[in-house]
Amino acid sequence: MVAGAIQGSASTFALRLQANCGPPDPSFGKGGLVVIDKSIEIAELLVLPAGQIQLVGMAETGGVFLARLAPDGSFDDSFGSGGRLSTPLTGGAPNAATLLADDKLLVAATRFVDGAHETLLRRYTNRGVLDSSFGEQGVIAVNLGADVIPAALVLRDDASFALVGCHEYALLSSVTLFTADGSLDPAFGTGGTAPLILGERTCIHDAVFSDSRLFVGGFAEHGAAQSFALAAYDTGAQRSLSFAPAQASVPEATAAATLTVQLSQTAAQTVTVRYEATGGSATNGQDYTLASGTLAFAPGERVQHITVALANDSADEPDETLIILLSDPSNAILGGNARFTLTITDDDGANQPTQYRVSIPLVQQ
Ligand SMILES: [Ca+2]
Ligand SMILES: [Ca+2]
Repeated sequence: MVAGAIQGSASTFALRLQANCGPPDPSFGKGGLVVIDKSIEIAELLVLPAGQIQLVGMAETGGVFLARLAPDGSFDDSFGSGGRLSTPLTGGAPNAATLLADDKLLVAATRFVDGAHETLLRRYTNRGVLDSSFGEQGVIAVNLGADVIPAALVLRDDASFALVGCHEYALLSSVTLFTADGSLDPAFGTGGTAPLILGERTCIHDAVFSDSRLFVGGFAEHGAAQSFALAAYDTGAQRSLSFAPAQASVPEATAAATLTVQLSQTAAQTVTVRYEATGGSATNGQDYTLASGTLAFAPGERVQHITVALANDSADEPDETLIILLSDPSNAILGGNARFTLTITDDDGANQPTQYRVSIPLVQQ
């Protein structure tokens, strides 16, 4: 996918090429091309998990312009008004954006207030409405440092995110970490922000998370010399969900087994995770009863439980197992122990442990 302005006409295009940058994809728009009758300075082009295309840019008149296209290039009518929306922002424009869970969108925009740049985080729902559960009616004002303009907004798997930027003229850069609800992460830098100084002047252009590390890239100046600059930050472990412990063995005469799911650290927002019995030799509804469901950890909570009801029978049978998997976490990632093995031991008949006497003849030389 590529997008940009069409020179000499007040319009913008989105173009989809076939795989390996082949010719335009005929299944998109008209012959691979979609033309939007507005002149937009594109800041981000994002592809949603289901294939829709999100355009984020500055409209000719300033402010934030958003458009969402269906995978075939038609406007996605469920978003904004007929697939697009335009928000005036005095002296302002979007600089960077990232997609969130549930097709929400987070935009970092800048506006000029009282002679200085102010950065605004704006979170939109999947319908293109400012998300009232984020900041003040969907907007949070952030001070990245004097006149730092956002360059990239990057999301981590546990829904925390980083904003990197560069001072427009002084070429001083900063890295800021946020928790999922848009609060500054106090464990990073000073109150959530760290300056980046490599050489005399540094300007970051992009960033990427790799597990707990954040890589930022741009250029640095040493006198008249300019060089590529790359830095890595340790941003701490991500918040993860695990069974603790990840296995247990219970006699079938036990009424119920209680499993513990633990968050590695508390969150300021609700963390959810699905659980489901997915395998093993025991039969649901016969040897045990467990419907799939969702655990919700309220802000500040670290522990939740899953209760598996067990059935006692009088059948002489082998021990049976049950596997329970965690999946689809929100505001956290799955930890190393996202799979629980429960062994249900039989207590009937000949399967009971039997003692054998074994004698080994000694060989004398
Ligand atoms: Ca029994
Ligand atoms: Ca039995």
